Amino acid sequence: MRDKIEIVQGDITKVTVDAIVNAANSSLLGGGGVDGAIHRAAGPELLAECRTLGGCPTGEAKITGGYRLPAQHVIHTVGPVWHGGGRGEAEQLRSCYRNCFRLAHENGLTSIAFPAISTGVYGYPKRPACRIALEEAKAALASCPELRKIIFTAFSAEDADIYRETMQEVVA
Ligand code: AR6
Repeated sequence: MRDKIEIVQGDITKVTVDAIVNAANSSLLGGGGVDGAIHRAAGPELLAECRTLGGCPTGEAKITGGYRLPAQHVIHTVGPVWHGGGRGEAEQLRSCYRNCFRLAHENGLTSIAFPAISTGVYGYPKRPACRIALEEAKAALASCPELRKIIFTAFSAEDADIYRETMQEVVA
């Protein structure tokens, strides 16, 4: 199982996989952070397709083409804004990962790359967010044999260390 999970430090827009995940907002019409980077790299056709989707509630996900990205698809998900942990943030974040894996499965995708959803502007603490990401990756690999590769992109060396440490604890 461990050989199917990879931690990569760097820019998710450069990763060649069937789908990269975007940490979007509920408008799906772009923003800062990884969302801005993905829209810049994919080109205006991505925004045009996103306009047809009618937004996306927190915890859910929608799929589009990847346009000028090396990835064939973008799965847009909306993470929770961190309010201290008492407003269902953990379940919402878990739901983001589950819905991304569900869409990957429904679309016959075998490789997927994630950013650390909600851990930037939305303020979710990195370690617990990382644990949820890895727990859901483990569950997806157990139930989807066609899933070949799950990549977690860490934007900083510090974030990559958090993924590696958490991986020791979560994934056998
Ligand atoms: N590649 C990989 N990871 C990145 C990149 C990149 N190019 N750029 C940033 N990160 P954030 P959120 C990391 O703020 O917290 C947007 O405006 C970053 O270091 O992008 O879910 C949306 O439109 C952090 O670890 O997303 C929403 O309004 C992680 O990606 C809001 O921000 C997520 O940070 C969503 O906030």
